[in-house]
Amino acid sequence: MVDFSRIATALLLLLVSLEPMFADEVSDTPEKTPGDIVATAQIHSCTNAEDRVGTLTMRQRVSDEGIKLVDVDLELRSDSIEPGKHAVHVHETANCTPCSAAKGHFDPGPNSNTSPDGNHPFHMGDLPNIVVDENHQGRLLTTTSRITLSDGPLSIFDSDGSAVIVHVGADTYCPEGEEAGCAGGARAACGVIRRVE
Ligand SMILES: [Cu+2]
Repeated sequence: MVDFSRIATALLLLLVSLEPMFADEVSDTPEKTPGDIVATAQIHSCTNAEDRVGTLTMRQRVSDEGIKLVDVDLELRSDSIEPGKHAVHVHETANCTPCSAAKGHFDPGPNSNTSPDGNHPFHMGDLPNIVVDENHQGRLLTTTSRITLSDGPLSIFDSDGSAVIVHVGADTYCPEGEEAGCAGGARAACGVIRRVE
């Protein structure tokens, strides 16, 4: 005889295990393997701080040549993020209230010029665009050696920290030089980047 209660329990467990990774409450603490340094940001809309639009996870590892590489995983899902390409950058200050408080693009070099459209795409915090689909979802997986999560001259955890900004428009990487909006224009979303201890 078929035991329906056991089947029901099994189905329930399956459904629980299939809980999408973008459930309303995304895990705030990504797994950390020994030696890696991990950072995360909860990203909120610039027009409505209550609207949580996605999550950034960064993981620093050391390459075979001893180079510090940061794997970037940015996931967005919100009706407030329009389909299309959006510029993504590390900005110079850990403050998203309001989004303009994140200031310019992270660029700690000796000739630091953090103006978003000027000196772009030479900033250390510049990242590739994220592509958001018709369902207002997108994921950017990339690796950068321009920044570090550990201490040092390229650390995004300098005295005032850093934030990630997703812009309303696409980043053209300013091939014609300084041009208003070439680095993505207005700010759509922002998240303060925190190291996972
Ligand atoms: Cu930016």
